[in-house]
Amino acid sequence: MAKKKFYITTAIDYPNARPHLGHALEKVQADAIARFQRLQGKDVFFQTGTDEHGTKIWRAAEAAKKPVEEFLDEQVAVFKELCKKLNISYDYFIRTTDQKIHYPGVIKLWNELVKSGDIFKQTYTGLYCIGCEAFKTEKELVNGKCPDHPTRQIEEVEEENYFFKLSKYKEQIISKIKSDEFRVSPDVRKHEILAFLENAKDISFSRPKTSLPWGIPVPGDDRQVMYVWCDALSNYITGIGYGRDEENFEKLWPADVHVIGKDILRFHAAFWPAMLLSAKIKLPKELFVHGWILSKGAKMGKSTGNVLDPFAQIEKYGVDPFRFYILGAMNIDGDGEYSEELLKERINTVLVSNLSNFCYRSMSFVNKNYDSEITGIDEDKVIGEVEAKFPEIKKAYEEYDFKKAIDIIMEVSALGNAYFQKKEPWKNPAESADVLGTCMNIIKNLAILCEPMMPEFSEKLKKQLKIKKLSWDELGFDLKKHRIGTAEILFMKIK
Ligand code: ME8
Repeated sequence: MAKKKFYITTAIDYPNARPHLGHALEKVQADAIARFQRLQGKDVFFQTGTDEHGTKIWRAAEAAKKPVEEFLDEQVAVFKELCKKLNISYDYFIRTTDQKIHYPGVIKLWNELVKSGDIFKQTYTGLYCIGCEAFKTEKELVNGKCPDHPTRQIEEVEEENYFFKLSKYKEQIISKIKSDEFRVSPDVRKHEILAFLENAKDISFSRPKTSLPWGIPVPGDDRQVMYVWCDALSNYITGIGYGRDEENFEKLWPADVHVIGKDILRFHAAFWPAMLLSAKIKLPKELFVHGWILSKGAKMGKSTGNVLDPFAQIEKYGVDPFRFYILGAMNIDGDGEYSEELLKERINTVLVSNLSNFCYRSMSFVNKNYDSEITGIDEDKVIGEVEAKFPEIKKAYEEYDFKKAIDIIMEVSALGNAYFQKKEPWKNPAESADVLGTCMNIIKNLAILCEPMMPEFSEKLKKQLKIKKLSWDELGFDLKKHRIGTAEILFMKIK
């Protein structure tokens, strides 16, 4: 039987500055989902990329005194490097300046909206935040500044723009979100967007070339450039072939989930579905909206200045401890504080004292006492206790509650530790071989359960256990006569 497809995307990042921890968080969350779905046997297509047009990029290139293309190539290389360092298993990295891959679909989409009678021209006076690349109302400002970009000046703009009839679609979108046909999760975001949609107005969809010199020209009017959000949102369909490889597009669309941060909810849960409805394209199945990584209570971001460098953090603590911490730091419906103090404590108490300790002490026991071979298992009640956790962990992954998934997985490891302790195999190794057989099976299960979040750890564990690629279906206690490899310590204590 053909595998079921699963198409997942992240937001595409603005490469005007170096990537920050917020970018890292989103990539790691999406990667954990992609890996979890692969473990379920799905045929996953995972897309990420960069959003390369707009005033912010143009001005950053000017400030760097570089031609914009050269500036972007250098910046994008850093974003790709971050993905590599983070072990992100993406299948395609889209760049919105890619004229072969991205432009044909954007132009096709624009023309579809025109055909539906949803694009019109109007003079517009408004307040523009370059940080958001969006128009703002007076009400949205705090002391005349955008609350998300308090260091940037709001610009007053008067210009003739093309508009898109968002208001025409708001009832349809509200009904699809309410019924979960287009699921917005977690619930707090669903309620937020429903409230916004009640009063949704038509939106600016282009800007004159004189105010936005860096963008995709409007088809048939090259004095106008597409507003960045129109050009950016379409990446989700152009990357998989819309406008150039319709067969692949049909195969992968609709997206199973778009992973985004809460500041761009409106674009994804109002503008994007309206554009798709106008173009008679199916809506994505789900939008998963994460909160912000905070540093000392404030949003970490390029415009706010309180940026911790993800490269330095990965270098210092290792990729899996970093992934483990950042995934566990976020509340599903709120924000998460990034603190190196907390990170160290979590690594030492959870990864080192619980997980790594259990794996190392039991595998090295097998190496020493049974010439690395197990022959059977001890049918202790721990088996049932561990197995009872599997559906709970699956549910947490399916709900993108990584914090919960981590906590339950660590309970599995704690059960293993307590079992080893209770059985005291060191007192009588000759009689305890099956106890260690049970421990090796718990470790095998941990290798599967941890894979979406800590792929490198999982790989090492499989190598030490001498077992091949595993899928979620192979959870259980079936490892009987088996020779393992040499145990090595997996996580070191951090001072
Ligand atoms: O918004 N914590 O790009 P971007 C968590 N190009 N997530 C954060 C964050 C933080 N402190 N700061 C940013 C854009 N993010 C657009 C997207 S998609 C068609 C276009 C998240 O580089 C943010 O919410 O500002 C978004 O999902 C992603 O990082 C890229 O942000």
